[in-house]
Amino acid sequence: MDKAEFVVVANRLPVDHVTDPDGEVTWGRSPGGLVTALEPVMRQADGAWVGWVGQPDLELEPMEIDGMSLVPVRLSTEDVELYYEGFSNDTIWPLYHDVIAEPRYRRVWWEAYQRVNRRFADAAADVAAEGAIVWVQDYQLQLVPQMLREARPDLTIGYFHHIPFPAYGLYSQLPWRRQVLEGLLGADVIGFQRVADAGNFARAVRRQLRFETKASGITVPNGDGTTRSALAKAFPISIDASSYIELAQRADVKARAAEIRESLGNPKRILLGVDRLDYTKGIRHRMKAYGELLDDGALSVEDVTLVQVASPSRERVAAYIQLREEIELTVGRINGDHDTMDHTAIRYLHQAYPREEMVALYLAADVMLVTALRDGMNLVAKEYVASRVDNRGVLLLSEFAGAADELGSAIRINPHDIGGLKESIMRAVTMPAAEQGRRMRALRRRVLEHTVADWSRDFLEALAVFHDKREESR
Ligand code: GDG
Repeated sequence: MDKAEFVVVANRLPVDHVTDPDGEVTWGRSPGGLVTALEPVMRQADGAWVGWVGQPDLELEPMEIDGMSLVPVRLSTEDVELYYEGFSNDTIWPLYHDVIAEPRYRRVWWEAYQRVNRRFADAAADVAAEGAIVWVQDYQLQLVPQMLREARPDLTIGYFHHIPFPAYGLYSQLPWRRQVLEGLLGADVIGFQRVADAGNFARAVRRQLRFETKASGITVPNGDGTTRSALAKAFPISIDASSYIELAQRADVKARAAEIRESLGNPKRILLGVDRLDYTKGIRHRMKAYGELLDDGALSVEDVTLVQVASPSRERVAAYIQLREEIELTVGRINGDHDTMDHTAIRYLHQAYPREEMVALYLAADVMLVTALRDGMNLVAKEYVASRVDNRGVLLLSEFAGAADELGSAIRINPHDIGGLKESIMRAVTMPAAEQGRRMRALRRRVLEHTVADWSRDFLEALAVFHDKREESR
């Protein structure tokens, strides 16, 4: 395989299983926001994408899909259990989301995390051309920047952190807090969702490593008496807004939205939640508030229905198994108390849907509930806004989601405040069309003027400064 001038390293490759008409299983591109944003860069720069295909124990050769070179990294069943489900999703994920669930610190998980990060770093080092730009994605790969820097000082390395970076008081619980910071500091540019995340990171670096930080700059010692500088800064991620607008304008999608409303018994208002089934998303909090409004008689199931899509996620991790049980118990109780033969309180869907169906749901929803207890960004909020080409609909948005920094015209909520959440839901279901329009137009302006393409361009421009400096000094 040819060497690449631009390399993306992510836990997952952007591919899914496809079964041919003759029954043969191959791989096809899975269209996520990140691939869409990076595709132009990948094509232009002979890009390669290093990642796992999502199934254990598969040894695959590098492949070309739609002009992208994909470099599969093999994970064994044990790696998946220890590195992915263990350290990534049962240590880092809960710790970085403010300990909503209790993080578990296991030394065997940490060993596996180091081992697997090394494998990703080796694969990236193998495929990267001299002086290439490498962009590492997310919390599963925090050690890769330093590993790469040591193996390949010629590379320019970026890292983007999709989830929150916690306050120092929490971060300092991590038994390997120094190693993780050093791992990240192998990058030239370390990107975060919010200004606050970048601030938390800089503080952890000052407290733990005693490195100097100034505005977004960090002075990193090279170990030989010299130093280099790194940039730690907010680059809020976004969506491919035009693809949502296109779907929202399609006749079949609009017809489907009408059909959804019809099949729910034509309620006056549809409330919608769309989340991976994850304890960070505040699904129980929104159900509690909604259930109490039904109990109080402030809402009735003839008038209002809550549709909750909870797409299956991390189903082998204990905290997720427990969460699913709690939520399904809650749904059963609320529906049992309030359903009629024709109307349901909560239409709960533990399923994943195609994008067309998601946009039809966004179009059908009068109120979108984003009640995350902690969330790096929350793209669902932005997708809802982009889809509302009619400038109607109300977004309730948790202040603990990164999106709250940008979407000031949403109704801001604190999901822990159930009383306040109930008031906000009532305000949303009774909001006059004119106010909906005013707010939605302002929200749409922001989402349309800052798309995922702007996000990747801004990040790569910051990285290019380091690349150019390195080229000059060669
Ligand atoms: C992490 C951070 C950050 C969900 N169900 C279905 C489906 N989805 C899609 C949504 C959205 C995406 O999944 C979820 O993105 P979020 O941003 O809401 O949340 P996380 O999965 O937790 O993502 C987050 C993000 O990374 C990006 O940096 O914003 O804070 O936690 O696009 O639409 N899509 C389809 N069917 C489903 O059933 N097609």
